[in-house]
Amino acid sequence: LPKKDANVTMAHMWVAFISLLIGGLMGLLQTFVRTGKLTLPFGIDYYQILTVHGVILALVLTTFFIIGFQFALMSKTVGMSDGQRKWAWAAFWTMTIGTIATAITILLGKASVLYTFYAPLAAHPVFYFGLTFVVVGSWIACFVNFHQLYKWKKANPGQKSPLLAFMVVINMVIWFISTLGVASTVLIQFIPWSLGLVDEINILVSRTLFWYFGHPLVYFWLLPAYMAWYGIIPKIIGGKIFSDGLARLAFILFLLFSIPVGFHHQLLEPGIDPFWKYIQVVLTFAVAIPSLLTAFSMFAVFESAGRSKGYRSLFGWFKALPWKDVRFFAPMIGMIAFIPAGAGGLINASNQLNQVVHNTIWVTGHFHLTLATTVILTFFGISYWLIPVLTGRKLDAKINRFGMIQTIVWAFGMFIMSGSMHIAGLLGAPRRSSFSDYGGSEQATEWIGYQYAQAIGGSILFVGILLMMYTFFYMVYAAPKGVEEFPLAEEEQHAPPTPLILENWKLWIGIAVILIAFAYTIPMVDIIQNSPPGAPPFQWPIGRG
Ligand code: HAS
Repeated sequence: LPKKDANVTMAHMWVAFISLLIGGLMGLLQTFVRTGKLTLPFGIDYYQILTVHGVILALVLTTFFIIGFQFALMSKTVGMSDGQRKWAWAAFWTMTIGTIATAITILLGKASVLYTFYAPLAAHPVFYFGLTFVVVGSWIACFVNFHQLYKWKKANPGQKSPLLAFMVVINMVIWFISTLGVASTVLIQFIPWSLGLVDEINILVSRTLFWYFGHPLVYFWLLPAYMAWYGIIPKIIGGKIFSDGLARLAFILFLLFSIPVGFHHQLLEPGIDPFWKYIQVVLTFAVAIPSLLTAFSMFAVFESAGRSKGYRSLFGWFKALPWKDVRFFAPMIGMIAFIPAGAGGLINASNQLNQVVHNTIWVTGHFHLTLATTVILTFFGISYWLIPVLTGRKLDAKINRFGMIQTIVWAFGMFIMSGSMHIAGLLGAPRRSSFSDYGGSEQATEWIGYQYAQAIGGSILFVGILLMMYTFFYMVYAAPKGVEEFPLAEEEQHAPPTPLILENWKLWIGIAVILIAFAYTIPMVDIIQNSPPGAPPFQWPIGRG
């Protein structure tokens, strides 16, 4: 990777890893508070550290890692011009300024509103301005990526674009369309409200706009992991991409189905017509299909790589996998975790079952398996080769050993923590609450053992974070100098040609917009028209007379 491009990605990695340390520490504290054995010192509030934890890990770490990684993929596959690099830096600094502003308000205790910042919880206006900067910065990154692919297409007319560049652009299109929702609620509702220009806010509108963004957000996290699974892992295991066309189809299905599904986070909210909830639940089941295609594809890659090495028996290919190579091992544990994690997602999405699990700590267990295991272990797996590539060092035996231990520690800690969250959730334990025995309630006493298990799991995970941080610093400053491979996989030679229709951007973005309009227009009009008296949807820019 050219040095100047490497620096862009590396800046993003710094923010991501510092976030990991701070956010992880907050997570550890939370699990202790929930046991009832720890009271936070200096009057620090539980919701303050919960907000730091959620914002800094779910929003800051992910966004910086993803945008940095995607810049590296684009630079490697389609190149980055000087002008594009300047804009990439502009994106980075805009996001960083926004992050700092937001972080300050949370640390001062002026924005303990959790990462979903649901109204009527109110934060200091700077919190919302900070978020706006982060989103605007990420939009600059979107347009840099779009321009990179556009320039490449112009220079290579009629050719299919490199797979990873195609995937990055899909992810950024999803991001751009979905952030329009969160930007609207922040700009039209939260900022005027927090500045005191209006004195009321329509909560259902704000939550609906939030989840219009909030669900595609989880695929914005997942798709970079899939990029590594489809486009990098085959190379690491000595195989080939099973089907370029299938990989692109999966990503297109994400573009189509990841947005019009936000209601599955609002199944228990009154004020939304059940018919439209039903439609969005059907679409939610549709968005599981590209993940099932991915599972199929990965098994096919593993099997064909094993068979090409001469393993003949039914499951012989399993032995052919490079189990001792951390670049494979960490993402592979992530993939295995995604089997129960995805099943949990389908449980959440089923209307009747959602009544049981919604707002319980089961949901927290769900996203610690999906995001904090599947996605994060894949990100760690990427870091072990990407950071040496960026810093001009080698992935040596020490990094590999530490990485393997880190992965095992992480998987073990998460198994305990997330497992007990799932069980406690089924026993009714609420999410997002500090310790309470609910007036000595018998049911609450059932949860206590699981809260301890969460603290044990959380402590093991924190050891995992310290190991990762040590390895990060080692990769940046101490690993032997040299040229590390950027593992880009190639396609199977006899693979059928990729249909060109898969690159018809107008068609796919057009269908995505139609689906969004179908799933949201009528319910949104309905929500606004039937708003309770005194809560008109948008009083902006004029306050109530
Ligand atoms: Fe989710 C809540 C439904 C996936 C994250 N989700 C959340 C929240 C987060 C989150 C953060 O319908 C909480 C939000 C909040 O704060 O309130 N989720 C789903 C569904 C899926 C899903 C249907 N979620 C994710 C992913 C996330 C994520 C991915 C982050 C990255 N989720 C929900 C619902 C709620 C929810 C409801 C609201 C709950 C409530 O009431 O509040 C699907 O995308 C899952 C599909 C996945 C699969 C698995 C495919 C398996 C693969 C692995 C193959 C393995 C191999 C290895 C090849 C069908 C691809 C094999 C090797 C061997 C050795 C065996």
